[in-house]
Amino acid sequence: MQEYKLFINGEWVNSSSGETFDDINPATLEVIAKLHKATEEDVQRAVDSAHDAFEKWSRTPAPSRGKILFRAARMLEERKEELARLMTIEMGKILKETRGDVQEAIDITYYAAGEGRRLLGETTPSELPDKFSMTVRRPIGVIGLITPWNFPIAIPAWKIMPALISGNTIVFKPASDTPLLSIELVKILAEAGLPKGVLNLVMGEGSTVGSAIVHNKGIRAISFTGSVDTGKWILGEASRDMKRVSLELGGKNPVIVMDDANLALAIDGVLWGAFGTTGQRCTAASRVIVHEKILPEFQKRLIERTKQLRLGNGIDETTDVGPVINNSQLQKVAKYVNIGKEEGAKLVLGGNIVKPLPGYFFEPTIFTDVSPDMRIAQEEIFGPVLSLISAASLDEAIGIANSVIYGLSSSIYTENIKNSFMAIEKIEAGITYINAPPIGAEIHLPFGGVKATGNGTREAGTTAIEEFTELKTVYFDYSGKLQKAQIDVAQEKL
Ligand code: UN1
Repeated sequence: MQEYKLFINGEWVNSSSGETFDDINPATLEVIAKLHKATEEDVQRAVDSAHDAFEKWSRTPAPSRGKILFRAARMLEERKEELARLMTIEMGKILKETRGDVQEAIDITYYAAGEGRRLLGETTPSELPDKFSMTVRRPIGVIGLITPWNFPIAIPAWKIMPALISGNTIVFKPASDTPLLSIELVKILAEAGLPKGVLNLVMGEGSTVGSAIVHNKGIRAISFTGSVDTGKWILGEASRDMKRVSLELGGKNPVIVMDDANLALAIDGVLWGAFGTTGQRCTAASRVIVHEKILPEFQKRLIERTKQLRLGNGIDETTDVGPVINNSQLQKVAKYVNIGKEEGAKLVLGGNIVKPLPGYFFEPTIFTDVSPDMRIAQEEIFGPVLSLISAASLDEAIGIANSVIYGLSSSIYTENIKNSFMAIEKIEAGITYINAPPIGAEIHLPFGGVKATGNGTREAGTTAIEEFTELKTVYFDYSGKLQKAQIDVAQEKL
């Protein structure tokens, strides 16, 4: 059995406890690897090594840092298929999607590499003569990154690449369910020339390793993608040391289907949005709010199409929907189906754990007659469960869309321009798609949400650099005399 160690100060090292944990294929329940479980002491070693590496790395010209990232991007590209297959085995989602996940990592790596020749600040005139003013971007320091299992390489890359190009050093904890892709990513970056200590990898549970990162005084900022509860906890704990915190938390993403929508297009979109990645995206379509006039027709056609989805091992190219990640997710999905039934929603498709298969499979599930305040319409399920909600008008649909604590992604299907712009204006979300499902964000645009989905951070795009840099404002006075802003200017007779 392959055993993987921690990566600290440029070397693969044993965990100080000597303990390991299992990496399981969710489609077959086979143990595919053993991982070293880090301790608080290991996290401290990782932080120390990131500290030691910071001075040199932060003073390396950003275009030179970019060269390493360009090399890494090319290596990721060369190994795309192999990495996608490994991801399907470890995480369960189908090959088409794991290829997309790796592609997203490639894209952000190239994008961040190019940022090495930008990292733009601004200049603006001073109010005083013989004085120059500008902003420059500075790295923050040692950053703690904690990532989820649903995008095993894309989300780590979203965080690691912008953090590196900005000159930070890193202590990184991938999700315990999917560390293998992170291990490969770290290997690639090391091979591409990343100096030792710049990126350190520790593995293990959130409650121990994640907590040690959040509480470590040597870490200046935390970037976390995961659940709202953990995000809130991190924000509270990190505030004691005034760490900067970026949070990308859950979603309960609505798709509004208006009576003037192209129905075939809307059904394609909902199917992909709800059951792609087995519903395990924070951008997944989990509520479809359908205009009452077309609801019966929409519902009938959606159910027919959903029935045709093939459930199975994602490594088989004919599979449409893979397993869920682990047993606790499987039980959580089953629990929500029961809650839905008890609340009086009508289960019209699926609803069961698939028994004869060896893995963690759950049937694509649709509820109708869902009222907006039911728990299945309010809480993030993170599985293949879709709720259909009826609305009599666009205003009502938008009201329902906004009636949850979350605000990540959203979408509207309509052929009417006015409806589209009303949705853009009124839906409370970080992302709104018109005539497309709520999943599939592109890496050069900001990604993030409002309300309980986050704390205002937008990842990727130009905002990725904002997440990982401090702005320094510089005033350069070359007058050779004391000049007083506000005071001297106010006394001047213009
Ligand atoms: C997530 O589910 O945490 O937009 C991120 C998307 C992907 C990223 C999802 N590019 O669906």
